Amino acid sequence: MLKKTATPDIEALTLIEERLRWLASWTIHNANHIRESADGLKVGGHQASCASMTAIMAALYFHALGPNDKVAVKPHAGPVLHAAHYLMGSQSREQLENFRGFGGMQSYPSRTKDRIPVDFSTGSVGLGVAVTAFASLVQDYLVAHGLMDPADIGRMVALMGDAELDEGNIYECLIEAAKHDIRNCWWIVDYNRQSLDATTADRMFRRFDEIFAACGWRVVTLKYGKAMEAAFSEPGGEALKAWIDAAPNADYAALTYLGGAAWRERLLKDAPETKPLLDARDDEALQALMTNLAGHDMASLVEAFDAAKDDVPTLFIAYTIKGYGLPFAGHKDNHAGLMNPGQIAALREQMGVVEGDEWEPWAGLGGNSAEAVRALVESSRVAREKRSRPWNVADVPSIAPPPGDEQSTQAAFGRILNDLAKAGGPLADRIVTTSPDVTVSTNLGGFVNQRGLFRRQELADVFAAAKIPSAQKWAGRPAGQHIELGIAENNLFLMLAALGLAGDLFGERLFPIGTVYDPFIARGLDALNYACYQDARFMLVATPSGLTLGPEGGAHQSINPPLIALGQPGLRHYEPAFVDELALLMEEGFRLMQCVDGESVYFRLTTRTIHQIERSDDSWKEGAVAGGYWLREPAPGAEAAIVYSGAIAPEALAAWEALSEDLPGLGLLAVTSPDLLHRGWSARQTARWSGRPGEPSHVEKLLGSLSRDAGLVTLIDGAPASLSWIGGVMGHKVSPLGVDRFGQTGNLPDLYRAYRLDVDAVVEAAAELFLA
Ligand SMILES: Cc1ncc(C[n+]2csc(CCOP(=O)(O)OP(=O)(O)O)c2C)c(N)n1
Ligand SMILES: [Mg+2]
Repeated sequence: MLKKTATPDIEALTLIEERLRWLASWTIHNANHIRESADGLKVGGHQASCASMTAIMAALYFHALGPNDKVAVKPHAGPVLHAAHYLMGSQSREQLENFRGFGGMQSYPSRTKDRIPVDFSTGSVGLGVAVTAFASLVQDYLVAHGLMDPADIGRMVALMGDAELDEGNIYECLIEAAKHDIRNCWWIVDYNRQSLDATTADRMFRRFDEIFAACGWRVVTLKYGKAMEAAFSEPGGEALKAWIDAAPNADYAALTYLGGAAWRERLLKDAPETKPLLDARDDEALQALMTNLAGHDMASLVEAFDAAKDDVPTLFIAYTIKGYGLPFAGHKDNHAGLMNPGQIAALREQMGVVEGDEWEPWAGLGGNSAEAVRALVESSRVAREKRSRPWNVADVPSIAPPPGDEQSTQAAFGRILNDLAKAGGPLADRIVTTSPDVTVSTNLGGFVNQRGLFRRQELADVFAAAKIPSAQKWAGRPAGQHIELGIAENNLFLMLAALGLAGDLFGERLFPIGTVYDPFIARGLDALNYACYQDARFMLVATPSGLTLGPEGGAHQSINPPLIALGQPGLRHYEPAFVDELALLMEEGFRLMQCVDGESVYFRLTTRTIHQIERSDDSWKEGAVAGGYWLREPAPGAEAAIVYSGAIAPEALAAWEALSEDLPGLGLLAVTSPDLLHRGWSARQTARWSGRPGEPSHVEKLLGSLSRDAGLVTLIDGAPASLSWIGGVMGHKVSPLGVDRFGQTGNLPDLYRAYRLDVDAVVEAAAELFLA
C-alpha cells in the first residue's frame, strides 16, 4: 500500500537531507541575524532540533510518504517541513524569510496559519503525537461507515522528540489505541537523547520498547548506520558495539560535541580492543563513524520504512544526534542554540553554497546531482496544496424541546439525541458520540441504544445475550456511532480533535459530540485548547455541573469552567436553563460546527430538574442564540436588574418576584452565554478603536434600556466572575453572586444558602447595591 517500487536513490536523498539541513538552519539564522529587528528581542528557532530530523524527513517526504499519509511534525522541526515544501515549490521564499515574523511561517507547524498544508498543528509536546492515533481511528470509522474508500487509506505519522515520551498523554493514548486496535499509525522517535534542559535519563533505555510492544505495537529500533554496522565486523568491532550499547546518553552526547580525538581517547581507555579500528581512521573519520547513527543514515531509514508495509502500528526509535552536522552537535545546551555568523558561513561553505545564493533551492549542487535531486523532489507524492474543507454538509432539522413541565437540561439533551437518532437523516448519520466512561451518566445512553458502539469487529453484548435485564445495549459493530473511551479525559479531547478534523483530513465532515462531567474538563484542558487551536469542530457537553449535584460533594462540583470558556478561543459556551433554550441552541451548535465562520460549542448542563417556563411567543429566541435575553423585560430606565445564567433560574425568578414590588420595573436577564456576550462587547471596543464603530454589541443593547445608575445582581452556579464583568459594559454597579469556595455535600437548598445563591442572597445583594 502506498509504496514506491522504484529503487530509492540514496545519494539524491542524502543530498536532499543536506538541502533541508541548510535551509532550516539558514531560515532560522536569517530571522535572528539578518532580518531587521524592530524590538531587539531574540527571535529564536531550533537549529539543533531541525538537524536531528532532516534525514528522517528527507526519507519520508521524498521517498516513503504517499498522498494519503498525514503527518504531525515535531514542533521544533517546523522549519524542516517548510524547507521541504520550499524544495517542492509549495512554499515561498518570502514566507521563509518571514519565519516567526508577523504573517510569516509559524514557529511550530500550524494547520490554520501556515500556507503550506499542515495536517496537524503541533507545539504543546505530546499532543501532536497522540492525535495521530485518534486520527487513524477516525479513518477506520469513515471507512467502516462507507464515507471513505479503503483504497484511500493513509498512514497517520507522528515525528516526535524523545522527550515527548515523558508526556503522560502518550501512554493514555497508547492504552486507548490498543483497546481500539488502531492501525496505519507510525510514530517515529527522533532519539537524540536530549531534551530542552540536558541529556535524557538512561534508565528508560529499552523500556519504551517494552511498553509499546505490550500495547501491540511493532517496535523498530534504528540504531546503527550502515558504516557503523560495517565497522562492527572489523577487528575490534565487537568491542566497539558493546561500548556503544553501554554508553550513557550524556557521555555519547558530550563525546559527539568534542569530536574524533575525544572518541579515540575514551575508546582506548574503556575498550582497548577497538585500537585496530581506531588506528585505521583519522579523527574526522572517527567522528563520522561514531555519529553514523541510523537516524542519519539514509539507506537504513529507507530500508526500515520500506519494510513496514503492512498496517501494524509501528514505533520507530531512530537514534540521532541533536544538532547533527552543526557546530554544537551533542552539546547539552544546544536546544535553543543558534549558530553565529562565522559558524553559519562555515556551514554554507561546507554545503558548497556560494555567498548570496543562500536561498537558492539547488545551490551547491553540480549539474548531474541537481538533476537527480530535482527529479526526486518532483516525484514526491505528498500533497502540496491545502485541502479544502467541506462546509455545510448536513441540513440541521428543527429540534423540538422534549415535552414535560419538569425537566433537567441533561435529561433533555439525552432525549434530543435519542429523537435525532430515531428520526435519522444526514445529520444523525454523521453524529459520532464519545465519552470517557461517562456515557450512561451523561445521558448518551439513548443514542447509543439506537446507534450502537463503533467497533471494527463485531462486539457481542454479553449481558443482552444472556438475557440479563439492562437499560443499556452495549454491542459494537462497524456501523456503530459511539466511540467508547476509557476514563482519561485528555483522550476525549484528542478524540474530539481528530473527529472534528475529519473533513480537513479525510474530506468527510462528522459531527462529534463528547460528554464529560463539567469539573473534569480541567483534566484535559491542554488537549481541549489544542483541538480548538486547530479549528476542529465538535460539541462538548459537560454535565453535571456546579453545586447542582449536591450530594456528590466538592470533588465533583465544578466552579471555573465558565471562566475557562470565557478565555478559550474557538469554543462557544452555552449554559441554557430551560430545555427549549437547549433545543434551540443545539440547533445553532450543529450549524456552527459546519459553517465557515463557526466554532465548537460547549454546553454546560445539569441534572437539576426545574419547572419549565411558559412562552407567549418566539421573540426570546434571537437573543438566546446571541447570548442573552430579557426573561422579564425591565421598564425603560429601570434602576435594577437580576442577571443569571443556567440552572439557578428558579432562584433568579423567585428573587425577581420577591423584589419586583420594591423595585418596580426590575428586569430579569437570562444569560445563555456569558462568553458570547463578552466577545461581542470586546469586538465592539476593537471596532471602535480601529475607526469602525459599528452597531452596539448585544449586551450593550440589552443593558441600554436600564438607567445609567442601575444596579445589577449577577448569579451563576459557578465562578462569579463569569458574569460580574457585565457591570463594566455600561458602568453599572454590580453585586456578584456565585461559587468561589470548594463545594461540599448537601441538598440544594442547604448548599444554595451556604454559598449565597438562594433567594435571600439575591434580595440582600440587591439591597446592598442601593444602600451603598
Ligand atoms: C507541553 C510542553 N511543555 C514544554 C514545552 C517546552 N519544550 C519545547 S521542546 C522541549 C523538549 C523537547 O525535547 P525533545 O522532544 O527530545 O525534542 P528535540 O530534542 O528533538 O528538540 C520542551 C520541554 C513544550 N513545547 N510543550
Ligand atoms: Mg530530544
